Amino acid sequence: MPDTDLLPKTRAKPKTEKPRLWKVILLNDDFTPRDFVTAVLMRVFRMTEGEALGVMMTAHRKGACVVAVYTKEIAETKARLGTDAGAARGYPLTFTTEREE
Ligand code: NFA
Repeated sequence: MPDTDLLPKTRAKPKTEKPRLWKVILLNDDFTPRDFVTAVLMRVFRMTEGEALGVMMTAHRKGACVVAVYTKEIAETKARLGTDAGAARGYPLTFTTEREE
């Protein structure tokens, strides 16, 4: 039975890397009103009011809360939009980004 062994004996290394994801993290502060934080989460991160309230209260109680994960540029853009929205009203509201493992 010649030449029946046509399958490769080794598995090709995948050519694509998994895209790295970046977390957007909401930091608590003592000054930004709760309803303002909730409104920013709804507008910038497209959350429902219930989702936004949950994230806001988790940051309020624990000091910080992961809002969502995105590719690097989208995470950085949304973090900046949220932080700038607070700054425009004189609030210290801060969103940071952190690379996922
Ligand atoms: N800690 C703020 C307050 O009591 C609310 C807040 C929550 C601010 C989450 C920033 C992030 N007004």
